[in-house]
Amino acid sequence: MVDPSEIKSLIVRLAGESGFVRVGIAPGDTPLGSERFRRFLAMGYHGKMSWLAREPERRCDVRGMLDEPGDEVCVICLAASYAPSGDDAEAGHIARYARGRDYHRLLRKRCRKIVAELSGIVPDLHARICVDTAPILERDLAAAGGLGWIGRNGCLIDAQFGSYLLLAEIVVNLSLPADKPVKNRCGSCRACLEACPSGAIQDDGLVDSRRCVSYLTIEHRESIPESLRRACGQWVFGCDVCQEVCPYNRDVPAGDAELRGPMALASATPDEIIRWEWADWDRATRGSSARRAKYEMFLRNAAIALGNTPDQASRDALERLTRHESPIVAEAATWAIKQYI
Ligand code: B12
Repeated sequence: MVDPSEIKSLIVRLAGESGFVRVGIAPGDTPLGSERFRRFLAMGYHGKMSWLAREPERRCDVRGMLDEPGDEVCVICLAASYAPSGDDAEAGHIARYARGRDYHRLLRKRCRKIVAELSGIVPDLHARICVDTAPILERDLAAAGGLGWIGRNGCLIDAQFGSYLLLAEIVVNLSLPADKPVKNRCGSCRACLEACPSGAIQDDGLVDSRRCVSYLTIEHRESIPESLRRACGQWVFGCDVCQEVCPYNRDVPAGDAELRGPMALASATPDEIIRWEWADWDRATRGSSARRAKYEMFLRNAAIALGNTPDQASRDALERLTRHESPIVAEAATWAIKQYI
């Protein structure tokens, strides 16, 4: 049996070589935010993401994640940075995490490499890789593994790399030396809470998804409530406002080039997007996590963005959209035209 601290040193080296900026170990019996999570669900903050409310106790315990867990389970917590630099720091219409290559695939591939190397020295290794897809609370795990603290905006923040971080975990049947959580360093700063355009960030540290522009533009498949359309501003996919104003995101080192992109999608304007055919959406979002928002949602969101800053040059294209076969798109375009008066 290889010494657990040797295994951990190998993990730290492999994580660094794979482009992760932070790595830590969370014990398998880490109590995950069950009280906070239950409150989130009880308040209805998950909106229409009913999958979040399914088997909530599973999300709070990683021990059932392995097929043959044995007695020992711990979690290798990893963070990769997509912090912008230079031109890609510009505001834009697409949230920064989706301006580069799809992180689900990219980080999973990197985790697979780590697992393959580990299997070489731990022959009976059982591992499960999670990048957004497994029913677990990734931020809570990352905080337990000492990767950073959960900020007032709900995001995991690291003092050096900020919060433009994407998380991945590898649940393994090993008992490795665990890391300690770090101190919360938000202090009395309320910049995110005050800047959030829709008041989605609650005083108790939870985010009400139903108001969150990220949710409205990515997850909400129906018409966006009129009262929240102004708040969507110029965002067509996701929203970065609560991260843009965070002091910990000032002067952070540039993130991973593949995650940062930028792909052509990053510079698409609402005026261009409302003119897209399905094939244009398909081409622009290929290989990007922005594909989670379907074609009609891109049209709906771009129409709302134009309604928020009416531009005569877009008027004809918007008029055409008012006759779109999707009632959600047609309604958003009709609303946008009304804002021109
Ligand atoms: C559903 C989801 C969303 C939803 C709901 C967000 C939400 N706040 O719950 C929507 C669509 C709105 C969304 C938006 C975004 N998301 Co999202 N999302 C998820 C997903 C799939 C599940 C999150 C979840 O379980 N929510 C339920 C709530 C209750 O859990 P939670 O947000 O993790 O909150 C816990 C902690 O905040 C904790 N907590 C709060 N304060 C404190 C204090 C202490 C001391 C402790 C111990 C705990 C604690 O309590 C909560 C319950 O445990 C995760 C991946 C995953 N499986 O975890 C990604 C994830 C959270 N999202 C991510 C990202 C990047 C985003 C966006 C930045 C994207 C964007 N630019 O548009 C925004 C940020 C919005 C925000 N401020 O939260 C990253 C976050 C990385 C990071 N640095 O934190 C994740 C981890 C994906 C990943 N693999 O990297 N997301």
